[in-house]
Amino acid sequence: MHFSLITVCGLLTAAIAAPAPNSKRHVVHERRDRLPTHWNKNAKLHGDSFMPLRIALTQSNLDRADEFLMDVSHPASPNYGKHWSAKQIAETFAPSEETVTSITNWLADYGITSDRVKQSQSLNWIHVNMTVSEAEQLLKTKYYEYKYSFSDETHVACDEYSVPKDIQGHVDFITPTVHFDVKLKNPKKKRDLDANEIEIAKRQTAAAGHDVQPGTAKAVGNPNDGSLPKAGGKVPFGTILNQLENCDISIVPNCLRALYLFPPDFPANPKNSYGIVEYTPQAYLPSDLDMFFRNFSPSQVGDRPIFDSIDGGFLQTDMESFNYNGESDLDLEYAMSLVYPQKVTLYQVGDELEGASFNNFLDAIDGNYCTYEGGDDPNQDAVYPDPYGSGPGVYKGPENCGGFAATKVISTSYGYNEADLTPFYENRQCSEYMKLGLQGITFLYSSGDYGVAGNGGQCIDPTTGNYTDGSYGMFNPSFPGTCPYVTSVGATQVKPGASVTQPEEAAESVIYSGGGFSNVFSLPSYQKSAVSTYFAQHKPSYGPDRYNTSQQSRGIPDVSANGVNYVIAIDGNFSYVYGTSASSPTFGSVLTLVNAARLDVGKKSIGFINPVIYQNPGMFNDITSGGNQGCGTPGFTAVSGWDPVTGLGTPNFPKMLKVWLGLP
Ligand SMILES: *[C@@H]1O[C@H](CO)[C@@H](O)[C@H](O)[C@H]1NC(C)=O
Ligand SMILES: *[C@@H]1O[C@H](CO)[C@@H](O)[C@H](O)[C@H]1NC(C)=O
Ligand SMILES: *[C@@H]1O[C@H](CO)[C@@H](O)[C@H](O)[C@H]1NC(C)=O
Ligand SMILES: CC(=O)N[C@H]1CO[C@H](CO)[C@@H](O)[C@@H]1O
Repeated sequence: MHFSLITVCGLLTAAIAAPAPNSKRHVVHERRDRLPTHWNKNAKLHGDSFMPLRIALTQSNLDRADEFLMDVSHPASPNYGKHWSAKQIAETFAPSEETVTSITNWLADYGITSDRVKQSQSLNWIHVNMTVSEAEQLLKTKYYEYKYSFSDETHVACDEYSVPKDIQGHVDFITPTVHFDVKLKNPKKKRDLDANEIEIAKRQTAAAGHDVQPGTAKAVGNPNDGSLPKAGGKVPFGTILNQLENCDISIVPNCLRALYLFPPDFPANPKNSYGIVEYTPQAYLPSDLDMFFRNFSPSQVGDRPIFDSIDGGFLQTDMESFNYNGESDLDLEYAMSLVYPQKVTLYQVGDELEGASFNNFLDAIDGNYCTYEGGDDPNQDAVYPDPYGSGPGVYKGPENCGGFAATKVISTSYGYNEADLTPFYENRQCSEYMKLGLQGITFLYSSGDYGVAGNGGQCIDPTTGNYTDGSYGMFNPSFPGTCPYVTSVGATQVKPGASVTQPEEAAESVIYSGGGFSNVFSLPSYQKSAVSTYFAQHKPSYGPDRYNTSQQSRGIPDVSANGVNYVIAIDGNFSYVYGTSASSPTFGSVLTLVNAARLDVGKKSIGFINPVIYQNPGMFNDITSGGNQGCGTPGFTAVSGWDPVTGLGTPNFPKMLKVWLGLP
């Protein structure tokens, strides 16, 4: 009905105005409803002034991305394990020749000759310098200058723009138009900071996250980031001596080996690699690694990770406390000892003031991502060289764009609330995980520590959309876990009083395993059967005021591993730590051993694992008790089969090895 009404209107207009054929008629491509706060419309731009117009071309074959990824990742596919090269990916998704020709013909119709038109090296963009009046005719719009209320900064934009109907499918978006992705320069920080000011800036980082607003993408790693692990008390003397008898109160590496049945000193393969990502100011202390190794892996004393510094990433020592060393100490102490003698690569991302986001890391391991869909968002992602002055800990080099090799498994123990970021931002990043999955890389993200609530316990007010204090509101799942092309890892615990041979339960001490259903990403094919079985047999009683009840959206987590009572060496003491922050590096360690075994017999890395794991739920210890309370509710409950608390369950290494060695 709606559709036919539009058609009738279109015909009527055509009959009256008549000149252009329907396909050439302009249709609105993007429109902004309101100005961002503090921006005001100023003067109309002069028609003769020049501006650089950039047209982002639609990629080809993106609609087939899922099919391509399943082709190399589904256990039943004859092409299982035949991962793509970066070149093959660039060529497959490059805009088609038809797209490029349609755009150049359109420009020619408006008198813009091909000698003025350039295609970017990445093939994704058309660049043209044109006058404002040329652009206004081309896009049926008017350009204005906009002024910022609190500085003299200006920005060129329009309220909406149109393109001919027949080329709309070839245009992703055009700049400058409706977007306000302006990086505001703080006038106070334009010049270099003196030593005193740098100290103040560092203390601000310590206290409140300075310019990096909580909830912005580059705030990961900040000491108040809710995805960091949670500190417990000091470890009572003696409990770590009788290791295996105390796994219900003190998790040490041997407990994890006993729970998931994997051996120490599994032979390393020279082609294998395992990466852990950390965001400055989070940093490990070498003395903590040695303290841990002395007790739990004596041959590793003095062992350090392979160090990849991205965007000025370094091991800061200005601040030392759990909030600065807990995450990195935890991740590296466990990952390094569990995969030993395999080496671990540490990707340390971002400098001390500007920080970094997951996008900054992805840019470093895939240079093509730097410009994909307009590149990073300067309001969310870190910009380098660091705009905030100079001095120690401030990186003035160029942003890293490519040049860093991706390891076969990459574990990240940081995360956002899905509701922190826009669907556009999340879809762009999610496509990148898909492309890296095609190349045989496994991405693991922790699912969060607040059950159905978001980082720090935040839930969403169903009327205003604002975050609540966590006592009520809609559930708040975590991203990137909800991206269907990563593997989301939840947390379990040994039942109090139980031994390592007894079944674990969902984590309910200090933390609750992050889990739930996406509001952005739809249900992936590999998860359909598991999720529909869950709803058929255990439908939760909550309504749409609590979570996305469509039964058609991506569920998390996919898997889980112990995340409670880990003993770590931290700032010179042994203390307890809790979180899916622990679960993800542990799960990644198990996968790294599977990769070693496959590489040993000449097979490829396991790559994107989700299609295999949902086809082989038997290689997990199904977790069937415990829940993930939050938002003033008991949350979901762990049940037999997949559930939005512990996913498919915890690893059983011998069974995993059998499945993956049985695949080509
Ligand atoms: C547009 O003008 C700038 C500055 O003069 C120049 O660097 C750039 O190469 C031009 N771009 C195109 C596509 O001609
Ligand atoms: C929601 O948050 C916005 C921005 O923080 C605030 O201005 C507004 O008052 C809040 N609305 C309610 C109903 O609390
Ligand atoms: C539920 O999820 C689907 C996709 O996963 C999405 O399209 C839909 O908007 C979501 N519903 C709500 C109410 O957020
Ligand atoms: C409370 C406690 O035992 N703190 C110790 C932590 O480690 C430092 C350095 O090893 C000791 O000096 C503290 O006594």
